[in-house]
Amino acid sequence: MTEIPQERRVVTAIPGPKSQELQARRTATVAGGVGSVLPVFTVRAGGGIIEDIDGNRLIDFGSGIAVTSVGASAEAVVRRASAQLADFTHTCFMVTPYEGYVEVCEALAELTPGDHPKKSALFNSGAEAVENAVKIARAYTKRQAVVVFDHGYHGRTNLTMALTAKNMPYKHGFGPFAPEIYRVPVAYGYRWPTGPENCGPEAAAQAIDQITKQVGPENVAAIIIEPVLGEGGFIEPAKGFMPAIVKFANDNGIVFVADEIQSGFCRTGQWFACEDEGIVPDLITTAKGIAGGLPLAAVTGRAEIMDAPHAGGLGGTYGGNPVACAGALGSIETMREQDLNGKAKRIEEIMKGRLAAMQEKFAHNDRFVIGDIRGRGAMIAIELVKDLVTKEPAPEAAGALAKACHAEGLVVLTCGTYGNVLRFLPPLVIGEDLLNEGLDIIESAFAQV
Ligand code: PLZ
Repeated sequence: MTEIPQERRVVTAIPGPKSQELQARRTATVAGGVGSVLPVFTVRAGGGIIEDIDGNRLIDFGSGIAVTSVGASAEAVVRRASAQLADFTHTCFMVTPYEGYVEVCEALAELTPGDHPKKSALFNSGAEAVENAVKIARAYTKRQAVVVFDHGYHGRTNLTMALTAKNMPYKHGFGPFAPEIYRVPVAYGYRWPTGPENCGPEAAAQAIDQITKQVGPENVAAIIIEPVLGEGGFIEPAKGFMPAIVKFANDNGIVFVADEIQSGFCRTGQWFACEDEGIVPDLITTAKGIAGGLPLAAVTGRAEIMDAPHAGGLGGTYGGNPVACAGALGSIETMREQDLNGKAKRIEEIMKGRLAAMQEKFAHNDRFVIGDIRGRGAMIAIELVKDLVTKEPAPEAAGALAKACHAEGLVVLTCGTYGNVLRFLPPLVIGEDLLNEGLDIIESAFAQV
């Protein structure tokens, strides 16, 4: 394993000449529908650094979209996955099983909220986990309807496209979509007409009213929500919203599913973001951070719900691949040993302090301002608006700021239904020096743009 110096280094234009050459080859052979935020070609990555083929070292505030929370070459992940790779790469758990799969399910039962008996099934991607949560909830309830929320994101497969709110780029031209999906309001405090204080209960009442009047609770198999909405703009549902939805689900025999694919595994400073309001989901979907960069996903939940599908009803060739399971065990070991929940909380403290200072410093900028700073742990975002009164989204500003950061060797991502949110998802193991240097770059991007 290579130790990458934890220092930013920009030695060429970004992207550099070698990356540009590769980008030309890529454009010739890789399908145009697959994009890249920043076309610098990676050769090594670890800690808070991504090193490119031109020898630049970029500070990573993206973690490959909230995946490499333990870093992209964490010692325990590399050690365990390499050992597994040498022993065997695959048998297919549905043909002859192996211990790693069981160990991951044991860890999930222990780490996820609630002390009821739990079971898990493992898959390859987040979208696959969400699809399977729907299958399981339908088998358990013998109902069909699925309720999701405004600004929600759940994947790119056919069923999960239907569950996802935003048309462009996720759904446009790709229909028809799966039926029996219903979308209701979410408690987006910053944009709630009567203000953030009233948002939680009012949004819950609207959502519950719509489900009751338009769908009928007795038809609903599952309600699926991200405890912090990720692609939709790092929206934390206003306090009181999720508990009210959970109560409604419990009262009506509906399976409550927390999609913690982006927010889970220490990202928000807790093992799972739903713990923040003491929520115990019936099912929880996980992926991304679970396995330190190897493709693994899971559905975990109440044993009686998880056991509802008939034997043989769940599976897939690669689901719970042994190398990915070994990676997950290494990732969980790292999270425990290095107290990554504590690290995430410290990242929040530093980031929110610095971003609040920037919000004030650039409050009189005439083209755009920071309307809202939000998120938890190392899942932090700023929402950019043209002015504080109309809150008109400023997506051009988000794009320009991201571009300015990229040019200085800082990887940042945008998100949000209106494309006006700049989001920060550093690896939880990033050093404080790099974190502050990244924030310096964001600050100078504001001054420049
Ligand atoms: N549920 C909450 O955040 C993946 C998508 C990036 P997969 N989010 C990043 C993109 O543009 O494709 C995500 C998520 C939540 C489900 C998913 C889907 O996870 O592993 O990408 O399928």
